Amino acid sequence: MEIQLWKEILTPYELAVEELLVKFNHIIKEHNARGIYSPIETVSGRVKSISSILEKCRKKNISIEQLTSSDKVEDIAGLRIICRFVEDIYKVVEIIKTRKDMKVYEEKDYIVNVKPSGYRSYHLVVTYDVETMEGNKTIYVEIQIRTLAMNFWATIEHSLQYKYRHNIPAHITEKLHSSAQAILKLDEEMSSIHDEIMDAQSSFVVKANTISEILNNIQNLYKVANKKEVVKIQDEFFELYKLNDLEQLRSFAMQLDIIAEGYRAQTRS
Ligand code: 0O2
Repeated sequence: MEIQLWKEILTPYELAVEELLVKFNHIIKEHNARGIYSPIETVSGRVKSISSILEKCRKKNISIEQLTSSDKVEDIAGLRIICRFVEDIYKVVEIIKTRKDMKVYEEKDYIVNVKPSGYRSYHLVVTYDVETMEGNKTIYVEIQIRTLAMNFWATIEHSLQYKYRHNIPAHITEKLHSSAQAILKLDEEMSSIHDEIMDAQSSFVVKANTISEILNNIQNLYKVANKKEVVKIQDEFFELYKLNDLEQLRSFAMQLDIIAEGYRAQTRS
């Protein structure tokens, strides 16, 4: 097939990956903006290379013509979502299932049903509609959802499969199995301290937001209030900051909000 024709075939898949990357990144952004922990750490995406598509067609014994008209190659468009904790993976699955812009077509839980290789991950194939110059097209997109630890193992194992052309020597396979066990243990250990990490994370975010709110208000007061008053407020803030007491900082921020609102009301009238 000519390169130009491949480009035409792959265009809707590229569009699907680009749009979905924007959407999943926006989920992270929305969580951050609200100071809420995001179950998605990072998201990446790719369209399968032409040589990998040809290889898959050969393996599955399907023609190029059948390629886009069937669901036989579901991972031409692929996304990978990385989470911190195993619990987050299931939250992400729920988020995907409640969305109206994608529909789950297939689901494989390789976390419960670990692959013989030791591979763990959660796979969803979703259908997603894109609008192209040729009209609407429904695209299959494979979404792999894993923890950082699972991803580390899978990436190494994948490169070794590539290097040894799927004939990994026994001593390396053994090491991969034992490291898969270590990764499983690591995920379990992390899950057991999940609540502590969540608490630390959320109080860190609240503190950062409170401080930036205070500094914003002080900066705005400089423009409208008596300078000596503002310097006094600023000194008070520095003293409080040294105490490292979140509750006191929050109540200070609220008082400052009232003062700032008073000035805003004055300038409006
Ligand atoms: P690549 O190079 O990553 O694209 P199918 O996708 O239908 O051919 P299957 O087995 O039904 O095959 O699908 P499955 O199990 O959902 O696996 C699809 C993808 O998951 C693979 O794509 C890999 O990316 C990943 N995967 C599955 N098993 C393993 C494993 O043991 N180790 C690693 N590292 N990754 C795995 P591709 O096309 O095989 O490869």
